[in-house]
Order: sequence, then C-alpha cells, then structure tokens
Amino acid sequence: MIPQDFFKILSKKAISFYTGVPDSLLKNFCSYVNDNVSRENHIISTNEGSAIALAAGYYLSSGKPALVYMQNSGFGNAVNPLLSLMDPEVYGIPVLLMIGWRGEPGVKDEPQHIKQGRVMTELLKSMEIPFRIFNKSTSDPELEISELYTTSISNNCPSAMLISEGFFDNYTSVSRTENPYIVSREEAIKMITDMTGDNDIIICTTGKASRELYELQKKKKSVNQNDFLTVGSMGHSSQIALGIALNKKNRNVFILDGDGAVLMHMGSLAVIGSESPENLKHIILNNGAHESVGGQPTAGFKISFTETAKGCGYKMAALAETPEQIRHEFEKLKNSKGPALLEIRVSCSSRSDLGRPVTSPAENKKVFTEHLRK
Ligand SMILES: Cc1ncc(C[n+]2csc(CCOP(=O)(O)OP(=O)(O)O)c2C)c(N)n1
Repeated sequence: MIPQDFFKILSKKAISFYTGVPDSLLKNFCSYVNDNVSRENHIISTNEGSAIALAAGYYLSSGKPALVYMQNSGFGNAVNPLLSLMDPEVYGIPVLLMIGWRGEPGVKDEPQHIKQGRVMTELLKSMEIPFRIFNKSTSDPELEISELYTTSISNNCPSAMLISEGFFDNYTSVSRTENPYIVSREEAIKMITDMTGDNDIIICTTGKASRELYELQKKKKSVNQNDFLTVGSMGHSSQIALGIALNKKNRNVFILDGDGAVLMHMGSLAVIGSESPENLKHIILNNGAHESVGGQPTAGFKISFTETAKGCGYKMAALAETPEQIRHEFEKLKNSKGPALLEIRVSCSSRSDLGRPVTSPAENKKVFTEHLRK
C-alpha cells in the first residue's frame, strides 16, 4: 500500500495528530508523516508509553483520537498507560495504534523479535484491544480502518492496526536527517575498542551499534567474551551495566549507548548518579536520530546530555566529535573515577553491508557470564 493513500484514509477519519517511536517496518509510513504533517501535529516521542499519554492529552483537549505508531518491541512500554489510563474501565480514551509486527510467525526475523511476534495477537486479545491485521492480502484497508475507528469512538477504547512486513510500499523521504559530524558511529566504536583491554567490559545498546561492535570484535578475536549486546529491551543497557559494575568493582564497565535509547529511559541516569559506581563509564553515540530504523530525528541535539548527567550526579561529563577529541576524552574517561559520561557526536550513517550476530543470545550470554564470573 502506498503510504500516501493510507494517510489519506486516516485523514478522512479526522486523524490529524501523530506520535510514536519509529520502527523500521513502519519507516515508509512514518517518513511520509514526517514530511507531510506539521511539527506540532507530529511528535516523535521518546518512549511508546509516553506517546500513549501524549495521545491522551490530545484527545482530552481536542475530542479527537490520535494515531500512535510503534514497533511491537515497544508495546511493553505502552501496556501500562493502555491498561491504566486509556482503557474503558478507567478513563476510556480512544486512540488508534499502528504496530509494526516484527517476528510475525512464519516470517524470518532476529531472535529478540520471535517471542514478541508470536504472542502479539494473544497479547492484544487479553488486553481486550480490538485489532485488525494489515498485510499484502488486505483487500479493503479503508473498511478495516473505518471499523476500528468506529469501535474506538463508540466504545471509548484503544484499537490497533497490526502491520505486517512489506505492507507499506517504499517512500523516499524528502527530509533526510543530516548532521555536521564527520566520525561515523562505527568509526567511534572502533576507536573505543582499540583503546580497551581484556579486563574491560562493554555493554552495547540496541540497533546497529551492537551489530557494528560485534563485527569489529569478530575481526580481532574469535569470541566476544567481554561484550554484552542489548539486542532487545532498548534503553536498558545502562542498568544492565550498573548491575554488573556494582558487582565487579575491579573492572571498568563501559556502556555504548544511543541517544534515542538514553532518552527512552532517561531516569536511569539518576539511579547511576545516586549509586555512583566509580567503574561505570557511559558513552553516548549521539547522531541526533534513530539511525538504525530509518534516521528519524530524536531530541538528541536539542538537549544537553552532559549537563543532564552532571545534574544526575555523574562525576565527569565531556563532549567529543573529532577523532583527536574522541581519543583524548576516551583516555580521560578510562582513567577517571566514575560514574562518568562521554558524549560523542557522530554522523547519521551506517554501512549497507553490515552483518548480524551469527551466534544466539543464549550462546553470547554463556560466553559472557563464564568470563565475567571467573
Ligand atoms: C522499546 C523499543 N522501541 C523501539 C524499538 C525499535 N528500535 C530499534 S533500534 C531503534 C533506534 C535507536 O536509536 P538510537 O538509540 O538513537 O541509536 P541509533 O540507531 O541512532 O544508533 C529503535 C527505535 C525497539 N527495539 N525497542
């Protein structure tokens, strides 16, 4: 389906406010929205739960349901406000959900998406959220949307469009996220891995950063025994790292984080600051975008991560963008007393031939924990 046609159907239903967290499967539709909806009527949120709450505020003040888009990985973040805010047994607030169905049964996908994909329809059923599946065989999307919309309005409830891979046709965005930074995320990760040793632990964020780290380390060694790849649970790398840092005080624990991921659960910085582990070193690879899922902008360049970290009690926070600054600041970070933060400004780019881990998360966990517990 052409994203523009889908958008037109939604417009006929008076859907005029869009919010959500981007998803690769929905990127053609989200890019169309980004190009064609005004800034105040399309807000890229930091967290799927926050997007639901934003839609609630929009409905309370306008009387119109919003559309909230998300990847099904982020549905967990949305469950709480869906059940305790929007549900007809609480405030009863209509909203149209657009959920990218990663891990749909029968479609090949990454390990972190398999179970979420398999339980997706049962999850919606058990939450009593009416839904329709949209795939290449959906013959009348307008009718399906119309029925969902009517149900939402008449029952004062959320309803959901579960979108299969390949449902949306390609759409090339006219507003690609560009930034002035010269070092790519992969180059920054390479500099860091060149400057870390066998005693250092790296916890890496969700998306392409983990795939890049995996490939870089694979080139150097046969097993990545010191790296933990947070393939799912976006935004939680820093708390995984905190759990390890508090237990392994004699080893530096580095977090390779993304701006979108940090923003998703920014409260974690407050816990790190107040627990104050000296060996925790937080690196944010800030490209101002959700590069891994299509490059949709984040608030990464509109806020100050370094000031936020300092305000949360980090002992040191620095910014770097050139190769020289990155090497210099990383050396300082390594030798500093943490918790410490280094924000690296990187370009919004990645290789088109980037691979994926060939070993399973369970195998990675085995190697990582065996080495860590020694
Ligand atoms: C809870 C959740 N929501 C959404 C996604 C989809 N997703 C995977 S990677 C990613 C972008 C991450 O952005 P950022 O942390 O800035 O890293 P970048 O891709 O720019 O390196 C998103 C939105 C997800 N995996 N989990």
